[in-house]
Amino acid sequence: MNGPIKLTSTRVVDNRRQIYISPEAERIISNLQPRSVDVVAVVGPMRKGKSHFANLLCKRKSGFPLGDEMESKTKDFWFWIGPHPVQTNRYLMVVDTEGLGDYSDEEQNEKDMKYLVLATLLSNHLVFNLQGNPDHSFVSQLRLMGDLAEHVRVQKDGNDGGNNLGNHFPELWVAVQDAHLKPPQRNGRRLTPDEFLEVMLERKDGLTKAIRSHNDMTEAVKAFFPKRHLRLIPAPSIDSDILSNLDKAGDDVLQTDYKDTVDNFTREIWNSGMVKRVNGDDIRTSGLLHILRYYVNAINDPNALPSVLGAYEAMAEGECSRAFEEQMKAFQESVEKTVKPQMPTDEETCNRRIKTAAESAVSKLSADVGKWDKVGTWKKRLQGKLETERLALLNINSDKSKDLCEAIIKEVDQPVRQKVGKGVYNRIGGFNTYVREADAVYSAYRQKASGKGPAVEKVLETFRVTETTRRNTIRDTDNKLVEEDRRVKEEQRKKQEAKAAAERAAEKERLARAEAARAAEAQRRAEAERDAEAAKRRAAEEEARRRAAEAEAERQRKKRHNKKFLGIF
Ligand SMILES: Nc1nc2c(ncn2[C@@H]2O[C@H](COP(=O)(O)OP(=O)(O)OP(=O)(O)O)[C@@H](O)[C@H]2O)c(=O)[nH]1
Ligand SMILES: [Mg+2]
Repeated sequence: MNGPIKLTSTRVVDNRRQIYISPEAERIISNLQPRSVDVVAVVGPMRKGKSHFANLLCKRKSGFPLGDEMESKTKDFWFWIGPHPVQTNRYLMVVDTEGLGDYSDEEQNEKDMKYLVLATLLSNHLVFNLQGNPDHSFVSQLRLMGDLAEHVRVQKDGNDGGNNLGNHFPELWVAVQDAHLKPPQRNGRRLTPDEFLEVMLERKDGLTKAIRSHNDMTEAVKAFFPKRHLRLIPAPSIDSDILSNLDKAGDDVLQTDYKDTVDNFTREIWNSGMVKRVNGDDIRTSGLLHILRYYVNAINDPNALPSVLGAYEAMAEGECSRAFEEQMKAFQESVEKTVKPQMPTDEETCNRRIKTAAESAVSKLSADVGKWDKVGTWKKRLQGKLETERLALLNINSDKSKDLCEAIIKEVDQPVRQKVGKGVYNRIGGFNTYVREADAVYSAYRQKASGKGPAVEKVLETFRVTETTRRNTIRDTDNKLVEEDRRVKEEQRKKQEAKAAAERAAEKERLARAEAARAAEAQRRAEAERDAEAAKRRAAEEEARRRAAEAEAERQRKKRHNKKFLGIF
């Protein structure tokens, strides 16, 4: 983030002052890497240089607004968070607070207490900022710190009475600005500031109300803040103009001892190596947001007391919830990368990939928040959700497999389907062609759909049902055509046979007729021959008779001749 912004705001609701976390602050913190965070809160009376010191803790000159008037400047809580100046992989969060006001004012007192409680619970370094030289009455300014047990508990049920708060409270740094006097000497040696703080916190003898009150307060402060320090910071300058506007003053106009002391002090805090912990556990930026929400809600609730273990539970629950969401997101991302692009695939492979992503998510959740998820509630919740996701993904794979396999079967069957539509197979022998081509459809499908998920066989079976109907229709058509053909051919054969028979009969008849004709002709010829023979015989007989007649005649002639001749003679 660039400069400090408001962490909280307050509104009076139903006559009660309620603290609200700024949405922008929530956004900024929740967008940070989940890293440990060193939280330094600066509290103390108003107008004593808290915001200026808060800026120095962020290595800044300005940012947290300073005021140069008497009126209090900082309202509510402000914060800045960024990379830690000296520790790697860690954030530094500096919280500047509204100044504590007049303790005699009841309402102000209640408000101050709430702010002090929130700052104390939120930080691991609590800088209590004061101004002027510390004297014995000076420690009374820590009075509110002594009342913390009235407002904070360790246990959730609040029955601990504020015991053991010291195990959970931040390291206290009482920073006294403009201190030019030195700590006193004891036993010939000047006390260190820390020793001087202890002296100021010592029990006083006596039973007056003021002494009892001092003793109660100092006992409480010592119990709550076992790690405590006093730091005395000289005035930055003697020039009142510079003092009024320290955010605009260059380093060159500041007193060297001030610069050195502030430099040492800020480094001491940064180098402490401490981070915000709750109930002994380091918390991260994400956890910080959960405890902040918890503490603010508990402080706002008139019937509740913020407790360390309550915050721990809220943090643990919040962290587990965050880790759960993160792992669900990581699982989804992994699924998008390694599972969905491979879909559809066979169920075993798909299942294996999903399980790998799910197991990784579960083991990362355990590594991340296992120590807070003590009974494994979140682990089981994640496993349950992942199981639902697994089944849903298998369904998606199944649907995709079905869609793809249906598309494949449609594609490979298309030529056959078209031919069926055109009636190409409706011919004799069409069935055999169809069977051949349909078989090719099955092989093409098997080849293309191989490994394409659980629907491969189911889609094939569905196809087989319609294909079998189609096949049967084509076979029946083919059979009918064959039958028809056979019938036609039979008819033709019969016709031809009839025709042949008729032809044969006609031929026979013709032959018979021809035979008869031939017989008649023969008869006629025989008769003619006979007639001719008879005629010839008759002619011969005639001839013979003629010749006999002639011979007779000759003879007669001769006889007559002879007679004549003899007659002569
Ligand atoms: N003398 C002196 N003045 C200081 C010091 N630090 C800051 N100032 C000045 O004191 C005035 C108030 O400083 P802030 O940092 O705004 O003090 P604050 O405690 O945040 O004030 P509120 O937010 O109003 O409570 C400014 O004019 C500062 O320049 C210091 O160490 N010594
Ligand atoms: Mg301020």
